[in-house]
Amino acid sequence: MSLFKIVVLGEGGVGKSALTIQYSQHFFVKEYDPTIESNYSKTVNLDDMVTVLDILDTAGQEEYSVMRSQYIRSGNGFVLVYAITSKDQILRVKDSDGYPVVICGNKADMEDAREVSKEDGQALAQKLNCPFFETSAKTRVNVEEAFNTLVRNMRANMDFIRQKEEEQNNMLDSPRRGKDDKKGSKRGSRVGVSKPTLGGVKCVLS
Ligand SMILES: Nc1nc2c(ncn2[C@@H]2O[C@H](COP(=O)(O)OP(=O)(O)OP(=O)(O)O)[C@@H](O)[C@H]2O)c(=O)[nH]1
Ligand SMILES: [Mg+2]
Repeated sequence: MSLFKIVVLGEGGVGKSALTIQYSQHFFVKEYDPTIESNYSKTVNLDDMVTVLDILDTAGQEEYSVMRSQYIRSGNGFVLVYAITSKDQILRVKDSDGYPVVICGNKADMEDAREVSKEDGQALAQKLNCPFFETSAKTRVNVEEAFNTLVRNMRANMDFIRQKEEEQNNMLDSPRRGKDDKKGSKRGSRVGVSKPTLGGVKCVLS
């Protein structure tokens, strides 16, 4: 049985929490309650294999953005979310290269308010070499498909993911610290920053 950490990223209000909760708990959260940081656990039995997912639902609001790189560092795979109803958000969901990623154009049920075409979403996904889904946390359309695709891609890249984790842990354990680090702080935001490339990632595109 394997365990993977998934980090859900995207602007405030695009539906990260709604998607995560729809996927892990099968209901739609109608209210908007901005997230600071939430963790969800889900055990999936997919393709006759059991995998435990630790899903980190991050804050999209700008005031919490300082935590973002820390969150990204902890992830094995990523769900990048934008809302099809908000054009400027697609432009910002681009800060990923490396590790298995899926892109979700969320709120697909709100066709009347669409500002981002499906083609633009697909073009972004192609550029990042990631699978792409238009999802709806409300109607559950493509929610399972998006997460399951990510799980399959994390499994396919298990060696890469574990190797990166090991590298990060080794860097955390390394005694190399700045001279001002009197208390032996591990320099949270600066350790383990290695930027993997998509080149090393096997990607199943649907
Ligand atoms: N119609 C519709 N509404 C959605 C969908 N996903 C989310 N919403 C609504 O959009 C609002 C914001 O959703 P959240 O999931 O809280 O957004 P978030 O991305 O987690 O926002 P932050 O936590 O601030 O980063 C809520 O009122 C949700 O009910 C969707 O697929 N369709
Ligand atoms: Mg949220």
